[in-house]
Amino acid sequence: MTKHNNTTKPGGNGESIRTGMSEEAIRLAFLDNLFYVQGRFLEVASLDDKYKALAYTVRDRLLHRWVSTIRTYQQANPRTVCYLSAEYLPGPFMGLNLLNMGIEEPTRKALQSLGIDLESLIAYEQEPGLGNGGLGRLAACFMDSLATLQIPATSYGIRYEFGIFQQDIRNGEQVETTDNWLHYGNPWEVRRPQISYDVKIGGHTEHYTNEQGLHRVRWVPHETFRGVAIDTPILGHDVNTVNLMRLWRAEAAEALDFHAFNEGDYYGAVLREVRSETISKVLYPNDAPEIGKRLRLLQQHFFVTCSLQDMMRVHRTTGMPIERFHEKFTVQLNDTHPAIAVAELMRLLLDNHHLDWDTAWHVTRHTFAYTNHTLLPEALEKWPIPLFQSLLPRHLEIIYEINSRFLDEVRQRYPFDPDRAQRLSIIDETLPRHVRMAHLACIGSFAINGVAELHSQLLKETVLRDFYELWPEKFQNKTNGVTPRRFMLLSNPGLGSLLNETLGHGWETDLEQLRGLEAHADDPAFQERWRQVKRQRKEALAGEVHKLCGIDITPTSLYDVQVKRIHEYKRQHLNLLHIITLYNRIKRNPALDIVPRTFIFGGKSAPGYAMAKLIIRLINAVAEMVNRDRDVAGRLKVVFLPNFSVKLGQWVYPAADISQQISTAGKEASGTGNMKFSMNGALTIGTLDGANVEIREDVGAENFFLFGLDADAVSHTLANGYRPWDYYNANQELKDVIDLIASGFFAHGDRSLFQPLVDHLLQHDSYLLLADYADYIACQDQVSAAYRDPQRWTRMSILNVARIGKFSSDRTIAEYCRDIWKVQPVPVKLD
Ligand code: NBX
Repeated sequence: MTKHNNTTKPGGNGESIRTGMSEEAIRLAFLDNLFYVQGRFLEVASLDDKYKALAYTVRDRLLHRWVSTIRTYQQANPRTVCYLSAEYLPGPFMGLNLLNMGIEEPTRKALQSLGIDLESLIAYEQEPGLGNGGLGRLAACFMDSLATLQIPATSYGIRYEFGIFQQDIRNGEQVETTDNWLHYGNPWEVRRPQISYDVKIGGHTEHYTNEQGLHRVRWVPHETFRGVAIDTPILGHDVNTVNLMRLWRAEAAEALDFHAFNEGDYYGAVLREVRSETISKVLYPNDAPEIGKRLRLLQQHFFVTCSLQDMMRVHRTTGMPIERFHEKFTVQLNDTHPAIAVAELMRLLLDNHHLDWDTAWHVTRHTFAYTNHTLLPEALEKWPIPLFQSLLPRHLEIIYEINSRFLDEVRQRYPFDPDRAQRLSIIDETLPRHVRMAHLACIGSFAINGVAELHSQLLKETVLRDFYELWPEKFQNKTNGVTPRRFMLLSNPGLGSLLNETLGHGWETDLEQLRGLEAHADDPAFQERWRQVKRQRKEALAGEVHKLCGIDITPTSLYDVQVKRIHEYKRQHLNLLHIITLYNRIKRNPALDIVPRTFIFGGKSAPGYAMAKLIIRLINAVAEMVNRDRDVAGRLKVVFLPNFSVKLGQWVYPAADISQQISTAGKEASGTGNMKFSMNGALTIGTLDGANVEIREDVGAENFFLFGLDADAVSHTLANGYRPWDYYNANQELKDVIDLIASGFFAHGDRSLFQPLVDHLLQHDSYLLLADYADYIACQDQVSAAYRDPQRWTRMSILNVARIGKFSSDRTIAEYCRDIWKVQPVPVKLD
């Protein structure tokens, strides 16, 4: 048996084993946690035991920094950012925490001395899939940058018991199974039973006059639940700042309803508890709103009220009067999912703190800022009035009052334009009546922003145009960014080392320093090392693909990758049209000399989105036919990676040669995968959409493969009676591809399977695949030509990384701090 060391005994050089950073301290702490937390010794410990012992070892060191952070914040009483988001996709914590704390190497050695491989523990971790896609991942990148920039910030959300479903592919189809991420426990979180708040729902309101003759409102709820805080420490890079991600878990107001219990209704009492827990049970897996889903509105209200009550608790400890709430806190609304906060803060200020309307409204309008993430009008959230009324009667009253005062203002501003008030109203009066959450968010916020230049511009011209005309000064752009710590340093260590060697340290937190690479772009020796790094990540991905799909892919082929949620507007099926085009070319001319390619797809479809699911089927059907066809062997391979996640992304982004960002122009708000690829030296083939526009501007048009209609041309084409048939008839290759799909070739002769997809393309094609097809194919041919010239390709790849600095989320967060939040860094010293 391993000799065990006492907890209180310091490590070799006098360090505490709870906080020490040396190899020896870490080794002792690991064994201590294995013994006293897991109740195991090394010889019998499972992988799970070892993973947890290490996680607790890291967590001790996080909590040490967290305590120092809290002390610092209590003393300085700084203005604090609160990020409200229904979704977070932080990815696995172990690797990043080790990296940010700078103890990767001593930890690796400490474990090695015990015969344990650090990578196996890192690989074992299951990530919290508490989000759908870009919006949730953006929130996680922002947490990383806020802590790294030493900004006092808390990220509030929901601790879903089941995150995004696990995607299996069976017979080429997406099959959803539940994600039980908490099954083996979560060592990174700390439950805080003392930090909990009441959440009321349903019932009615009572208006009365108090002893002083003042009008007051009482909300008499039908039910009351509780939200309990569960905290996860978020460490910045190379600093001591630890901010919190505080997620709320729903519980019964009392563990058991003792009254009912005494009446003999034991069963009923337990059931009530079960029902309250359903509020935080599961993430809605749709990256579009679930209109009219009662539980979804409940979730939104639940996490918003807990978060605002928590801010008010903290605010009380500062001794500041409630009228100055907005000076202490600035609250960012991540899309409209938390927009109910506007009405909820008003309710708390009016009904609990008894502020008058004007004072409460002043505080509210100076507290919130709203980020919009979509231009698709059908994706704007709205709630049916009867549902709203039945769950949140007091909020609806407050919304009506906000709206009535607002519309008075609008009518005064535009006396001869009665339609404008209707268009701006929070209430959509077309039957059945709805509450428009984006309008509530715009009216209740002091700043409104889009997530890329083009998106912010289109917001002002289309979905929020009336608001822009009313308050142009509220509108801003904040182009998205991603964290280079997770997406470069951690997932591409070979690139990290090469950059450190070439540029020295510093680029990790000041990404513009990558510009220094430009000087090496044509250096043959440097180019060769650059290619080696890429080659090594391609081999690593090949290993994962083999494990996950049983398919062998060739690292010398061009890896052509599209990973993102499956959506018609993202046009994974346009990618397919290209693959089938190449397939047909080879079938027609078996001797054809083409650049061998491996096409890699990954992404989930909303469970109820039939067309997206059909696209997944078609990807897998094409993969099946292509991969077994000897005529194309060695030249074409198609892979669908099941269950795409942050963790899988860390294998994929560094290995890609080409990144597909091919949405219909004007539809993708920003995209963030585009940035992750480019940061790792992939070249982009893309449309002028979202952040692609700015990426191309920065990396240089000559280092970017552009194709397709721009946003203006898309609107014009659709407005002028677009006829996809004309494109089909005019292009023989396109016709062949569509006909082949329609023939049942990819469905064992079944002509009906993909018919809905073919019909939609030929009759409507709302996302203009056929209009963009020819240009896309020509552009892909240029990609192949460029790839044949390794010097040219490598130069382009290096220049992409050299010029990608702007797309660090550090830059994005610095802009939010400067232009919206008005907050300053508060450095933390370790106690
Ligand atoms: O937000 C995404 C956009 O589509 C991307 O263009 C953008 O880069 C990213 C970050 O700004 N939107 C997104 O991921 N939305 C959702 O996941 C979503 C989830 C639930 C819902 C609506 C949208 N009800």
